[in-house]
Amino acid sequence: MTVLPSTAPLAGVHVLDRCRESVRPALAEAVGRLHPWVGEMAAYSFGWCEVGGTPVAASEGKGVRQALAVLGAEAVGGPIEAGTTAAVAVELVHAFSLLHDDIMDGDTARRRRPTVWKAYGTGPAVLAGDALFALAVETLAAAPGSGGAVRLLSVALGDLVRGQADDLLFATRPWTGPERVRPKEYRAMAGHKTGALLGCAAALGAALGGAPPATVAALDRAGRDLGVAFQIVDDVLGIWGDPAVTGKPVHGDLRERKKTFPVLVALDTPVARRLAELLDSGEDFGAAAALIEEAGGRSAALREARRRIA
Ligand code: GRG
Repeated sequence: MTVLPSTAPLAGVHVLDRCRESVRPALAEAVGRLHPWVGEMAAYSFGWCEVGGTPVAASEGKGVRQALAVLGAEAVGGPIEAGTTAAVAVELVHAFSLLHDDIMDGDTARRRRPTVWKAYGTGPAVLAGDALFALAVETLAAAPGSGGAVRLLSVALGDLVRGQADDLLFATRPWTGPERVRPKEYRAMAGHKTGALLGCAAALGAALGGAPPATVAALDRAGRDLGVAFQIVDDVLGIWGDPAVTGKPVHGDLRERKKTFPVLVALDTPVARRLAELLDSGEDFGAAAALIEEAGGRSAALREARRRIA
């Protein structure tokens, strides 16, 4: 395994790049403590390595959660180490959740390369995910005064499981009729699956930075709301994003019967029946996407989400 050196400049860069650059050495140090094989899978998932001498298209991920952790600590005037430790912990949990999520969904591509389970096998990928989870808890628990922080992370982990369970169950429910998934249920699912870790990131940075509980709780709430918005954009990208940019498989969410935000919006319009037929037949997801687009024109929220990512 080769850990690629950083090449990005440190000044005048986007905030996500700045935070990623500042966190990478501590993250690499933590990953370097893993079993070498497990560490290689972790480094592969972070986009740092070559596998068996073959270069992989390296894409590190946006680093939204680690940036929130760094910014949470900065916002309360905490020391740099507070933000870094929180960032490493949340990024490890994020990577762990992606590894396991890709196995559950059978997704074969992420960050513009084969998923870890596709490259290394399912068993090894489960193990690598477990190792990242354990490393996150160890990292946080080792920080000075981290009792409250460990609790914050534990609550977020429980919420992640809750959101993932709902997401998986939603896929088994019909598109239309009384058993259909309601927007309120989607909101709760996204708040857990995605919002919990974004909220936890900002809250952990602030907590380790010495902020009072009310500040920590406020950042947690704000991050959770941001996470729901983030999930909606992720859903939009899952249907109309450029796979070369997003690294997501074409129409993967539709194929997996995911009850994503654009689909739920479209199912609340007169095209619902035709859309349900198209999605159930699984023959033409392009036509389904076009129908969702047509119906989505009626939703201000969806129009705005698409305008912002255009
Ligand atoms: C916590 C014990 C425990 C289990 C986890 C697998 C699982 C249960 C939850 C899945 C959570 C999950 C994968 C949510 C998806 C959130 C999401 C929008 C991921 C994509 O995030 P980006 O766009 O990815 O920030 P990058 O690649 O940029 O890092």
